[in-house]
Amino acid sequence: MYFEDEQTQTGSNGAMPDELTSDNYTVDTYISRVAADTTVGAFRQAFDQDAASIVVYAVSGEAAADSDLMKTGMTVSLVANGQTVKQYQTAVAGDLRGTGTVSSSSVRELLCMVTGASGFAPVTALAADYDGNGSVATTDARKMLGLLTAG
Ligand SMILES: [Ca+2]
Repeated sequence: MYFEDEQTQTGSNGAMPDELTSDNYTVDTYISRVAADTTVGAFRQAFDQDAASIVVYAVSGEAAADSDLMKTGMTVSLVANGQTVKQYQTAVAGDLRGTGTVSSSSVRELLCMVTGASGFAPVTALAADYDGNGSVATTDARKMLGLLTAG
């Protein structure tokens, strides 16, 4: 038996990934529980799949650089053999404004959500659940404020 001189780029087990998995994040239609101030580069390293197969797009549609911050509403593509296998939208905890950070305007937005003042996209509701207990409440706003005042 001999081996062909052939390189494969599909990872250690050779199987083509068809979805992303991570111990750090919740992955379904959305990738949520991403911490504020996480860079795109660090995000791409946090999956069981090869970072080279993970492409992050800004809300504008342009590919994001590794030095950019992960933001609520970004698109993440899993790419295999040059084909997009699956796409996800990202929700950064406490980032309701798409800035990648927890800010006082995010807290204000959250309070509008809690009081039912306006409708919000599902991805924004995921981002608003800052403590990850499954519901959006004033406690999330309080914890975000605690973070802001602790700095
Ligand atoms: Ca919550």
